[in-house]
Parts: sequence; C-alpha cells; structure tokens
Amino acid sequence: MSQSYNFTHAICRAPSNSIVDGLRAVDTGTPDLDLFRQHHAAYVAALRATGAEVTVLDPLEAYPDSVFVEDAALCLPKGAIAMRPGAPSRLGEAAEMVPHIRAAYGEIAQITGPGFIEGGDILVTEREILVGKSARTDAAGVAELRTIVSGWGYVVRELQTPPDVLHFKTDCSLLDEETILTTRRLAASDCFSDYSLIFTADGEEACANAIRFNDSVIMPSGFPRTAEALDKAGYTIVQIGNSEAAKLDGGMSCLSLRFTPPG
Ligand code: CIR
Repeated sequence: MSQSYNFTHAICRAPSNSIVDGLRAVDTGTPDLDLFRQHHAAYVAALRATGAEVTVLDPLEAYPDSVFVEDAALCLPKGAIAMRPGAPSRLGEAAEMVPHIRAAYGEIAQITGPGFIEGGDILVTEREILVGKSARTDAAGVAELRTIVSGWGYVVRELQTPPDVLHFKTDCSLLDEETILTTRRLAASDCFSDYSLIFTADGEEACANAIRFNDSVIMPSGFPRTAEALDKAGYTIVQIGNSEAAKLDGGMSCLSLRFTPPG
C-alpha cells in the first residue's frame, strides 16, 4: 500500500470569520464566507467518503489563513513536524497545530529556526521529499527539515518554486507512486525528470494543486480539460468548488493534513 497517498486520517480547520483578511498576492475580491464554508464542507465530505477519519478543528479568528492547515505541519509515516511559516501573520499557526499532531503521533519534531518552511512547499512522493524554496521557505528551513527527517530515513531534494508562484505545490500534485500532475512552467526546471507527468491544460494551471487521497483525486472544479485528461488516465476525480479559497491563493492540498498515525 502506498504511503504517499493512502491515509487513514486528516485534520482540517473550519474557516474563521477573519478569513476575509487572509493573505493574497493579488486582490480579486473578498471571499464569500458562506460559500467558503459550503466548499469546505464538500471538501471534508470528499475526504470522509474515502473512509478516512477527518477531524475538523475550531476556527481560529486570530489567524485569518489558518484554514490552510497544510502550511503549519508536515505529517510523514515516521513522524510529524511543526513547520515555521515564513509569512509573519501565519507564524503562530504552527504552535496552534502542535497539540493536534502530538495527539496523533505522541512525540513530534519542530522547526525552530532561524529558517522558515511551509508545508505547501513540500511534496512527499513514495521515494523522496521534494521541497521548493519560495518566498515562504528558505534554505535554512529546508536544511533543518533535512536534519530531522534524514534521521527517519527520508531523502530531501531541494528545488526552487518558480518566481511569483506562492508554493511549490501551487503548481504540482502527486497522483500515484510514479505520476505527478504539474504545470509546464514548473516542469520546465526538470525537477520531475524521474517521474511520469500529466500537464495541466493550457489556461488551467490553477488546478495543479490537487490531492491524491486514497482512491480519489480531489481537484478544484472548473478545469474541464485537465479533469478529462485525469479521467482518461484512469483516476477517480472528485471536483470541489474552490472559488473562495482561490481568492486567497489556496487550493486542495492546503486545506488538510493527511496522514496515517504510526503504530
Ligand atoms: C497564504 O498566502 O499563506 C494563504 N492565503 C494561502 C495558503 C495556501 N497554502 C498552500 O498552498 N499550502
């Protein structure tokens, strides 16, 4: 069974009223909180439909972006690590996540700095952990992660997130042991030369952030040509509305921590 996309558990966090103040690269309008909640509920339902146990944490008003739980922690089969988000307004989200990952894992590790690293920059495949440096993740953050996880037997490969792309996984997703969904601009750096690739359709780059979760590939709705390509390739596609999270540069991976607790 593949450890990189088969999971028994997930942690999500309900969107807070303060989400309207969430970070965004370009202002394309204020997220509609009711619609955000509907999309979030559909997302949680899609995770649960695969048989996983999904915990939905209470909203955190002090952290407008805290619905994007992926950035606060990394959960691996052999251990969990609290991240150190590079966005100052998000730094405290890691400490908020600590008790929840500790409840699942017992002992956990923590990135203590001085570097920064966010979960959105980390793609875990069956054989390695790819980390893209970005405006949120620096070399010192990657180095500290490497020190922690190499003790658990994982290999870290440091890469570069393309300029003006928020996170490494904004532009790619794992589909199975050998296959990655990616934009052409990210793949152009040859970072995936050892993998089979499926490219997002031209003009549909915004759906590169999907997740393989058990038997489902959960992707944002509104990207029909990429959805068709994934369907033809044999994946079971579940499409979820993402218009409101997208206003805050969020997508499918950001909304959950996915893991199988050890033992
Ligand atoms: C941020 O800028 O941090 C949030 N508005 C969006 C975070 C998206 N997270 C992710 O891609 N892992």
